[in-house]
Amino acid sequence: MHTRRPAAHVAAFLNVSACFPLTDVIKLQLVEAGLVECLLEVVAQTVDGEREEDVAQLKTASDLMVLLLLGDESMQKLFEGGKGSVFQRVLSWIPSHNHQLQLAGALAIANFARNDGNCIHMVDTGIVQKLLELLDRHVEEGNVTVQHAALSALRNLAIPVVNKSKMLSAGVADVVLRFLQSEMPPVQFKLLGTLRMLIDTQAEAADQLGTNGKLVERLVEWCEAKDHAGVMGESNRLLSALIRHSKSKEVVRTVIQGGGVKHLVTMATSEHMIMQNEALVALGLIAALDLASAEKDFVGADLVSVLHKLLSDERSAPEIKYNSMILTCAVMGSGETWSSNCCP
Ligand SMILES: *[C@@H]1O[C@H](CO)[C@@H](O)[C@H](O)[C@H]1NC(C)=O
Ligand SMILES: CC(=O)N[C@H]1CO[C@H](CO)[C@@H](O)[C@@H]1O
Repeated sequence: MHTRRPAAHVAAFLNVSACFPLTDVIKLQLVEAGLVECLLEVVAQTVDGEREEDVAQLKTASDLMVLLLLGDESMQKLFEGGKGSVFQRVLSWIPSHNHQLQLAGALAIANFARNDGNCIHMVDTGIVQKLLELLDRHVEEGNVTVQHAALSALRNLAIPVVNKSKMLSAGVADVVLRFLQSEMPPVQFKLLGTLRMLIDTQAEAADQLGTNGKLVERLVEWCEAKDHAGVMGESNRLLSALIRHSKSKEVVRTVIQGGGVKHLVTMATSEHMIMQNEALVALGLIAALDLASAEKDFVGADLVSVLHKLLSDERSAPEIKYNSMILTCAVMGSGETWSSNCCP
């Protein structure tokens, strides 16, 4: 399901692509014509320079490098199975002392991480440690653009199932959590996405994060971030994912105590079916695992009328109706013998 992922655009902050509208074909041609070697040469010559034109050239050359990686074919050609000299050079930018190179290096990794094969190779050859060290250097008073780029790279790398546990044991979740207090929505958004990718199918990690009261509290706060739809959506999705992947009563308790139930009820009315479903499954687990504690919040958020709406709306997909029925059943089914028959 997750084989393709969005390219990490420099444009998120710098709006460079507006200046260079390169098509994928042109990107490939530029790569084949050897532009990359020239760019690397410019970088090498200007990296220690302090003159204004050195700084400007370094920025242009490294931004252009990232742009070339936005093309699927040019990216794969430069990756060369992870042995390519370009890939190796870009890797060396990450531990450098130049913020611009760190930024370009992290964005480049995010772009190389657009398919499972590349991600698996990069994780196996130690890229995670390099990114964590980079983030570590940018925790407080750090450069927000670099934070955003490094988190984008980690998020993409965390998508292949085989590498999640490896990234978790490398301590990615702990480092990412150090940015929980960030006030920058782009950083918040990538932080949420990285955690959500990491805990997908990882019950133990979901349990650990889902019982982290500080995290859940922040998620609930972000579920109300109406000015930042992306952060709000990701926050809802992570809240639901913590419950779904842990299936843990402790996590359910933490979410109830943190005031998260009402947000999940609202999420069930999302315009995106995938989010509706994620909400319904999480609410079903809440009802199954701790109905007594959740009851007040279900009533307060008017869950019954949400369910009624989902069940009676002919535009609701069959899957949504089915999960709504299961949830209805779980909410009513306080008698154990009865509910075990009713709720699969
Ligand atoms: C962060 O680093 C980038 C790249 O050097 C630079 O363009 C940007 O101005 C820096 N941002 C801050 C807030 O220092
Ligand atoms: C520990 C872990 O899951 N790492 C894996 C990353 O992916 C490759 C390819 O499947 C495995 O060989 C690693 O063991």
